[in-house]
Amino acid sequence: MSVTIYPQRRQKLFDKLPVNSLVLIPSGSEQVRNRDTGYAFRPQSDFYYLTGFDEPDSVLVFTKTAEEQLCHICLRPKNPERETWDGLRLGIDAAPAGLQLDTAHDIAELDSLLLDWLANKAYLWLSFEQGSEWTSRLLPIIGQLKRKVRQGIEAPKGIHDLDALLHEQRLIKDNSAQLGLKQAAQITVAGHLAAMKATQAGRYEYQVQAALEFECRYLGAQRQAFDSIVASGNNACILHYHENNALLRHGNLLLIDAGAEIDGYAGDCTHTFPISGTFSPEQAALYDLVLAAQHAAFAVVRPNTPYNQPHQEAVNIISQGLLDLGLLQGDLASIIEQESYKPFYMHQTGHWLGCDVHDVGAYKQQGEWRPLQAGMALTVEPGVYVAPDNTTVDKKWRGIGIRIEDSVLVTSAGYDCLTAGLPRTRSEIEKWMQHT
Ligand SMILES: [Mn+2]
Repeated sequence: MSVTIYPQRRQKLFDKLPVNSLVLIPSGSEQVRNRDTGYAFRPQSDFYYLTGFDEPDSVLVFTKTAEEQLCHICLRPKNPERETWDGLRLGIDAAPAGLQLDTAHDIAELDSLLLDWLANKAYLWLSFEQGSEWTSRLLPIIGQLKRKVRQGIEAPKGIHDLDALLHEQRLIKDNSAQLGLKQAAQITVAGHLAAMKATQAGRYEYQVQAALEFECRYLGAQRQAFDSIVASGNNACILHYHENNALLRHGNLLLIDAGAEIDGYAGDCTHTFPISGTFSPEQAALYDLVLAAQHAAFAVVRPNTPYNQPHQEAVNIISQGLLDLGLLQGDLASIIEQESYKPFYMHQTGHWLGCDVHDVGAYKQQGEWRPLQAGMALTVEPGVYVAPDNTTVDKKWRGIGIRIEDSVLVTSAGYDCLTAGLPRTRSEIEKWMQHT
């Protein structure tokens, strides 16, 4: 990621702030796993998006007045002993140049600095998603300021949701974000191909997971963007299955939903294929249906399409298909109106994608699904799941779960499929499985 992008992103946020604002954006802290061992630390996406800095216990502060706008960081000071144990720290002296920020301070001084910085600021901005910890810390500081009114100091009059400003900015991907998403998607596809190669009856789901995650890390991903779902047979009907401990069996499908994360951007892709290399007639019928639904959804991805339209297209195709195959009865219009497809298709056809796999940004505006626009990134992921205990359908259909998911970037001409490169038609998949 080019280092010049972070000052540009911060400037863009500054431009949207009213005069006399203070913005507080924490990186988050390490969480204890047990005793002196922590969970792997990943900075909060808002913080990383604006700094590219990945040390815990850092807080980014914007101050904007009529006269000046400044960007400050509070971070951990250098500490040779701790650094011997836990790794190098950037430190206070190197931070302004290293991160292209105006001032840097010891994180231990944050509260007293905030007392200074918040004086005469009318607007205090922070993320309401992570608000309660910070409001309980900030309200006493605001209380101290209020006691200084006779010295002519004004305290903030309101706390405002930063998400409304910053998450709209994150929703439209700048060039660096687009590159990050492309890189994450390419690594993700390579991981899926490695997983296909590693698949054979008699192995366990976790062994396929290991092959996928090995490939992603080998290619530079810092971590997975979310827990990999490697679900064979009936397990594919559990949408967020993550035990990944079942034996792979001949005749079953394997559904893998996984994505790599690199430099703060997430990949997200789902692939479903037969463990032994060939689809049964029922698996084939449902696979073709889901793929047709994905194509119908893709066909409307372009600027000005309402966000929900790809989903509606997928629902139409899936409902008609389930009707044709005899899994649903009645007429199409009432199936859609009464949502009787939902036992087979219970999730949406996608979500925003970015720093977070389920990325930020509003889906509706003034009660209406917002129109897609160039620079937005989303997934297109229809599926069909026939629960193993669904006695309303013939036994031969039960326990089949299929999802096909790609990550796409909306462009002025339509869309770019970022996760292209997997065999997707049945014949492509069967041919591919024979060659490996
Ligand atoms: Mn997804």
